[in-house]
Amino acid sequence: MFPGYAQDYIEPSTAQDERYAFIAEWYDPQAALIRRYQFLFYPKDNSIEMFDIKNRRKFLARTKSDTVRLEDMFIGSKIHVYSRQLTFVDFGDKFTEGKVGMKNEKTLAIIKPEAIGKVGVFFNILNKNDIKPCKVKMLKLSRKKVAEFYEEHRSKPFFNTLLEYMSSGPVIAMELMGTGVISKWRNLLGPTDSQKARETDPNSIRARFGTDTTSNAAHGSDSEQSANRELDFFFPPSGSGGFDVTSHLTDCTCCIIKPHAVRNGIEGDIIEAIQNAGFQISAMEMFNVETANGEEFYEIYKGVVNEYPNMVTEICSGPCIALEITGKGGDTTAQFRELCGPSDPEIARHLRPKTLRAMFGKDKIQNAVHCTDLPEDGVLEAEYFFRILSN
Ligand code: IDP
Ligand code: MG
Repeated sequence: MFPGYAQDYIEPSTAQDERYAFIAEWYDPQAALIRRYQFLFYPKDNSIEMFDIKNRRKFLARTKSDTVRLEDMFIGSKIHVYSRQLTFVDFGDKFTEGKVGMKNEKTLAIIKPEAIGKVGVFFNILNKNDIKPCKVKMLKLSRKKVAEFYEEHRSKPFFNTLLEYMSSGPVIAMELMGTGVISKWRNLLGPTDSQKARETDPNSIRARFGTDTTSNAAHGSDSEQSANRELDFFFPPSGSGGFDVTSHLTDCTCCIIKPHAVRNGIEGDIIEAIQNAGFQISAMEMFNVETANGEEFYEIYKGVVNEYPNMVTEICSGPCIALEITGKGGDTTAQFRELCGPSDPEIARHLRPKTLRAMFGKDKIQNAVHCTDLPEDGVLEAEYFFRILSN
């Protein structure tokens, strides 16, 4: 090698403008058809560009975007571009598949009945370990459903105990994504027997939150094949899967953890604060809200609150987590509003520093949580998410 070579040499891949390509779909309600685009993302200046595949023409000239992030782009993810909710259905080239595909490994996690009171901690564990929850749903398993899910254990002596336990209360199913997430999540769980876990793996999830061999806090798929089957079981490509819902839709209020909070990984802290304040979470689901639904949900603020258009933009800007809150006796909506605090986080930090908005909000729009305003709307708002939008 001759002097100067190292300095002069430019790595070919960094010399080029790095580009990621995806195939994205958008449902055009006007034409009632699905449009397909080649979607390009350039990390260098965070810009995007789109081509209409069918009409073979440019749809969006290369434009900088403040909101899109490469980490939000994976098969099945949804992003918002100019009020359109795009769904990524495939990789657009081998480079993208190679670079992004690795990080796209998926697994199924279940938070089992005795551990759902710790769901906030679970979200924090996921965030700390670079694991992304892409789908989240609280549901109730019938004995029949448990038997179907644990088919492989039908002949085991503990099968009946397992049926009893898994159908004893609500569970939370999650689709998790990340590099090597199948084994990574199994390692975080620790040994099947919680007692043994406390001896050999005291920091593991089962050691911390499990009781014994049956009641062991959480589940994780054991292979790629199991992950595919189990994800299809809980999150079927179409339909609801026929699970029992957990929402009460009576004496309840509605809380939405806003997309900015989910994006910044503080949903675990918010949920912990809600649970520590003594509220029950009786339903939970992650949603990607479409513009028309965001407008409908916030309809009562239209023309009343100046922030209305920005509130709609925020709630549609990425995945949010809807919660049905119950459980303190009396007027749950009013009590929960107390915990949330003034809608402007700046004011909240001055007047009510212990409230959710004061602790987790950024500004009037990105104020961490939406909560129901009027007692009579608690049920209506919970119904909007858990009956109308939930599939
Ligand atoms: P895993 O959940 O660690 O993959 P599996 O052997 O697949 O463990 O068992 C499925 C579930 O059945 C366990 O998570 C646990 O709830 C229950 N289970 C497994 N082995 C026993 C046992 O020996 N006695 C009682 N329950 C068991
Ligand atoms: Mg297993």
